[in-house]
Amino acid sequence: MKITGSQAVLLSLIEEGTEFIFGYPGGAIMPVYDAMMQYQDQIKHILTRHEQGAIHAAQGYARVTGRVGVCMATSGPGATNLITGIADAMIDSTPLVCITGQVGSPLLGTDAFQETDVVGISMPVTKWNYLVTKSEEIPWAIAKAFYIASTGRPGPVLIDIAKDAQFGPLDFHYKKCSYIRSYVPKPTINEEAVSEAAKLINESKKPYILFGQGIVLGNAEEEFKAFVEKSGIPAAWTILGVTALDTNHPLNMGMLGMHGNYSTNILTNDCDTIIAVGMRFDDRVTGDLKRYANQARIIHLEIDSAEINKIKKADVAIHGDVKDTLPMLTKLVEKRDHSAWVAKFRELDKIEKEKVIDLEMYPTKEGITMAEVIRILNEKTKDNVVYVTDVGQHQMFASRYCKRQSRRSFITSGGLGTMGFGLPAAFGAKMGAPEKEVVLIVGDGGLQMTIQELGTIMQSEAAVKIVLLNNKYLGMVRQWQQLFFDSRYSQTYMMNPDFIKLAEAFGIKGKKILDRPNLVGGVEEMLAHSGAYLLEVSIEKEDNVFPMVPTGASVAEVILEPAKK
Ligand SMILES: Cc1ncc(C[n+]2csc(CCOP(=O)(O)OP(=O)(O)O)c2C)c(N)n1
Repeated sequence: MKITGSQAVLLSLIEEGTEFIFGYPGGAIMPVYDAMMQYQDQIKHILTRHEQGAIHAAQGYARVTGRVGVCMATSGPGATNLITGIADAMIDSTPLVCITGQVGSPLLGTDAFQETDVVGISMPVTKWNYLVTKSEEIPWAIAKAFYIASTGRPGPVLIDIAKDAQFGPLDFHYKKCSYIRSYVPKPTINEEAVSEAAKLINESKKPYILFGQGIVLGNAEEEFKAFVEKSGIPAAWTILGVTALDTNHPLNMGMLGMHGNYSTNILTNDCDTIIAVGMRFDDRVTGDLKRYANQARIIHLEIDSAEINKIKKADVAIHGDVKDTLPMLTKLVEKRDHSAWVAKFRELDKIEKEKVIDLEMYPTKEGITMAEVIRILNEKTKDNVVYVTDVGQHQMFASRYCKRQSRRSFITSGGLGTMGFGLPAAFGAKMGAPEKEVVLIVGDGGLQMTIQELGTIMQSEAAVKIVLLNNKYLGMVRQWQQLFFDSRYSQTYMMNPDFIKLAEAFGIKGKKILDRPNLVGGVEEMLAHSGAYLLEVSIEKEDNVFPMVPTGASVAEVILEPAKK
């Protein structure tokens, strides 16, 4: 029996097990929206308030579930509104299938109403994209899209479907894709490289593991823990690798990079071997590359061959899925106790605790700090919490201090640092994990970038808990102005609306906390509330995030406080 291309889009998504389509309708995608009526008991569409909201929600969903997030938009402005999220998903390796409507194929290239070459625009930020002009291509293209998005190093895929292909007839047969010539998502593992790596590790006196999101994406948390525990090697994480190892694990030394920990940065330039697992030596992690870990031999476990030798030359590269390569390496490494080396980290930790952490977590000054809000959140939430953040100072405080005990429980825009990511991503995470307490930590700047998504939260009754850390500044930029531009606060002060009234207008309960005595009660009230809630906390205006590896500095030059002038 013949069906239409639009029906085929939905049936293909259903075949792939899609629960939600986050999207926004418009002329060029209307046939698919019309067909949705027929399948609404099998697949649910969530109407966001902006296409950027739709894609960030799909990202939040994908990050919390490990499944492919799906979003949909119309041609032209609908499609271009997806681009920021696509770029974000590309750099943070998030599996997405984005479906856009396109003008009818006879009009392609004529500057038709709402025509944009979205395949051209999204080319550098998608893992694959494709313009469908014939309805028969739809099942094939969607099957291929899911396969590419979810295998190897995951990423976003875009399928642009001309309107006539949405109307056109086809015989529907769906076959999931499991092979594409010249695409090798699971490389063959070079066993010699594994033995060589094990030999290097066994000879090392001061080995150091740097781990990233590759472990989370590969569902290899258990295999990683086994490797860490047998080898006895201290390990530190990149911002996206954060949930790969329990925060409280005795060999978890903390966060790397610009606002990471003191010990983890300094000792990068003291170790003799780096075992980099599913991380890509981002410049926020390495600081000045010329002075980064030159004393160390580098072993790099990585699924994406393009990342190997891209930034830091590997002495031994193990190209493969860490789910497979880690157990092979664990088998060959000797059981060791590196406690003297670990103690070096702990000594430096004491300095950081005294000079930074205690003062932030238990402040004696009058104003509320971001860190103490997070401490209280940690104390009051149960183990089923998922933290989502926006971008800025609050993001760095959250990465440093949020406790993480379960898998996929910390979601943030890492590589692109996209302000406005937080609110829709938290919404998407709640849709993906309704049984979890999803807590968004957001700044006053970032919240206003996608604040319209309060409407989506209202309509879907998702119980997202929003913690707004309001310092009345674009805080992170203000911090840089203070430290590197002689405190010239150019365009970073913000006059803000009454956020509580705004939330109320969307039917969301809220409370503003102005001083410390009301803080614990405010957090408790928010968590006790069964629906969405906005807790606005007035934060000390000019607090800074430390430690910091200033731009251009080496990781060993990480500072604990502003340089004295
Ligand atoms: C879309 C986008 N625009 C600009 C920036 C640059 N930027 C990074 S952090 C920041 C300030 C964020 O301020 P706020 O949301 O209030 O959070 P805070 O730093 O105060 O915690 C800005 C403007 C960005 N990361 N993303």
